[in-house]
Amino acid sequence: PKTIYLKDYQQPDYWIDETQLTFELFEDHALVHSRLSIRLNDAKPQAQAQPPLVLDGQLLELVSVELDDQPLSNYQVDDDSLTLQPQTASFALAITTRIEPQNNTALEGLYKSGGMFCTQCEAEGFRKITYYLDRPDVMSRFTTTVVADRGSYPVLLSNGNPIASGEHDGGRHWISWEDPFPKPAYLFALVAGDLCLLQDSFTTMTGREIDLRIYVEPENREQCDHAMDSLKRSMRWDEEVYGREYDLDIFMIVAVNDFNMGAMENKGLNIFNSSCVLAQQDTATDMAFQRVEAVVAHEYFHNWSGNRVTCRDWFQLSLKEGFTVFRDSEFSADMNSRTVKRIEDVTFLRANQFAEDAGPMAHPVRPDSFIEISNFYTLTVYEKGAEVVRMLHTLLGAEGFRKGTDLYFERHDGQAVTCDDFIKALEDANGADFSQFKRWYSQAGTPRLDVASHYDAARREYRLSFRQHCPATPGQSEKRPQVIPVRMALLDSAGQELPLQMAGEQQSLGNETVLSVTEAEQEFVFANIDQEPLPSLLRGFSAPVKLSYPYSRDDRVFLAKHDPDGFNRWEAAQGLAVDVLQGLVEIHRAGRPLHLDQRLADIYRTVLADTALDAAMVAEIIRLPSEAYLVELADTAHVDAIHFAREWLRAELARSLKSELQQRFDSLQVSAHYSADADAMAMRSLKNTLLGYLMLTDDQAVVQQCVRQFVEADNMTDRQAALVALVNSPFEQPRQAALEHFAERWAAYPLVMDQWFSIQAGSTQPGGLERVEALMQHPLFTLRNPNKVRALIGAFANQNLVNFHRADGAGYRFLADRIIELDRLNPQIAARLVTPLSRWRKFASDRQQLMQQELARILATEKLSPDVYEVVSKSLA
Ligand code: BAL
Ligand code: ZN
Repeated sequence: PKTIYLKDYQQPDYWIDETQLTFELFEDHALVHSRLSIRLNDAKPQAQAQPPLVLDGQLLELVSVELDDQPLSNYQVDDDSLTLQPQTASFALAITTRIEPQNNTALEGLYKSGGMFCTQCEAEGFRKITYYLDRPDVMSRFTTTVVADRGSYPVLLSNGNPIASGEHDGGRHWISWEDPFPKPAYLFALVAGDLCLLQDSFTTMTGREIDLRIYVEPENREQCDHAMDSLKRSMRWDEEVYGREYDLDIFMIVAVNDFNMGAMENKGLNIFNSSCVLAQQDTATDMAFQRVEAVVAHEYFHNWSGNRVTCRDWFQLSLKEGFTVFRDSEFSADMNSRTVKRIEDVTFLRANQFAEDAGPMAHPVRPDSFIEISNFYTLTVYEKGAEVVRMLHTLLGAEGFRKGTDLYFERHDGQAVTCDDFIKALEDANGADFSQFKRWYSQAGTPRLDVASHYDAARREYRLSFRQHCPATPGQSEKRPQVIPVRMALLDSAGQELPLQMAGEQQSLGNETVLSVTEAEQEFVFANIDQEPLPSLLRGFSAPVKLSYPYSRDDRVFLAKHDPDGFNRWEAAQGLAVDVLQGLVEIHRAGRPLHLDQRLADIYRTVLADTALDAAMVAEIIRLPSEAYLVELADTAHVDAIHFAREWLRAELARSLKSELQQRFDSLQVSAHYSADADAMAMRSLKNTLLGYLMLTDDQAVVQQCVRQFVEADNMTDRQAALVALVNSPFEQPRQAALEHFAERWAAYPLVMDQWFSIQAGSTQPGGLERVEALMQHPLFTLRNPNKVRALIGAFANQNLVNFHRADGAGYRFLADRIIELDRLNPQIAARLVTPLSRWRKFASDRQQLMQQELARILATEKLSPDVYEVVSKSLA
């Protein structure tokens, strides 16, 4: 497979101004007729008189080619392209291809999901539909006609507005759609199916009425209200916060069951994984509700950050994804608790993106090269990319950032641009210089920021010394210092924030400031400090770095109780828990007995009693860091010891705090009616976290309580939490009974059954692999559905560390077999599954060998896809 480099980017030789498509859909094939108005790119210097036209195309049967309405036979076709030699600067090219959507298991291009036709074109799926210049800088006006059997496919959709429709003989009908906005092919979409419709409307800030439509399969009709409500709130928010108004007359969402990603922002016709649309109290957890809200918003926001202004090339993916994740996370923060949302995002980033940044697939937010672009829809491009935009927001302030984005949208509307163009707009609007900041886009790896302090009582000065260092990553041994914004305050012995003033400067900075650390080593001296303070650093996680300051455990207790900043109160409790757990891991490995550090129990006791504190915050504070995060933090991760220590600590905290846990749990048992608002979700989050602890106390009354909650819950959040607690408990009888009852009740609901698979795959009880192997045989399991693969195989390999990493390597062997099997069906999903094996360097040498062995076995497999080849070969390099 070939590596593609950013440095080789060149403009295309031709533009496609108009794209007219007609799809004739049949059960065993589809005919795709395209008519393209093509024009030579005369701005590009050419080596020869007129360059050949090389169109991308894969897995296509070419039926015919016409140039300016004359049949053409002088062309070359290979596995990836169709090449011809035009003689004029502009011309019309008509191509017919034949494809087989019903056999498309890769779910890229045009495929069938259940009884419906749908498309997924990002990044390079359009070339599996017809020959085209399938690159994001080629933007064209699309008109699309879909022809299909009226009985089976009454609903025919594409981008833009419907302009005409009619009937053909033989029960077939057609509809034409026109999208007035030029777009790259990756934003093309088509849907044909027997779908029902939830309809609503939205009045924009200039008074335009937008027709909002959510199409789903009839049995899901009742589960769309939350998505519709989220859509309307997103539209309003984008107007209020970014001044962005929707541009077409109609906005459509379609839910499909078989989908590689969460959703796709096709112009005017978003196609969603049903897991990111459907949500109802009975079937979806609060987490699912929040995910639907976030993904609906994310895809909607792409209409401006992605569609109106798109990417010049795929190396710029974070231009739209990092920015749009930042936008959706701010939207969620505004809709729910800002601090809790930040805690969730930071927890996820540190356990997962930091691991990616420290592993063999580490790459900059704007990668320099790739073999298969699908492999770069990563946590680095998305989540770290969003952190980079967040830092720009922090450095400019909300107002300056808005000035910058206004200029960006105005300057580049209708263009395909780069991350540099985004930064330039922010600079120009604010008179700022981000030339050093841009290293965040080009340097991979998570910077470390070591901080030391010194108090000089005689001079009443307090000095903070910063030292930054970014570890080497593949292909980047040397790193230069980055701009690290550190939001901070200084606390006195009562926990009050001290007024800040830099030594030698008159200006008062208030009680909180943002220090810009730009050098490898840098000092900041604060004046007029009367007693040695405790620093509250990196508030709100103001930069995606690993910060280290020599806090004692007592310091952390103090901050956990007194820091006025909610995020850093949580951070201090987490820091203490991490420190305690790392200590326990070492003590356990040395064969010595474990003891509970009462300081951690004390913090938990204090927050459990704090009824004024947001219940969701209490839940976050008493949740121990995940095993995955502890693995990420370790130089060499001893999975069994980590699991043992964490379970021991959970049980010990539960025993120590039994009465406080029980009391708070009981206080949350108010029989209020179910509500999906933020307060009710916060209460459920806390209640179920408490239940998890209480189940560790070996108290039969608690087990009964858990069973009762499972049976009587009026919502999926409580029911699922009870099931999780039972499945992870040693109580065989109630566990089996609950699992059977659940499967019987929800067999007809694929998304609910995904949870059932996932909960069992994540159970850390012994015998995990055997359970997963047995579940693979379950009639509802199929490798062809990405959600099922993620629910069972993904959950096992990523979340059930103690079973996946079992010492005989059987977990690794199982995963490698599934990757090889899945690669023949769906390379994108297969490549994603490689991640847990790719992290082999993290583990002790016996596990390392076993994991490498399996990676080598995958690599030796014949006809490996470029997707899996890239990830496996880089993992072994
Ligand atoms: N563009 C791919 C799906 C998403 O990030 O919205
Ligand atoms: Zn996106």
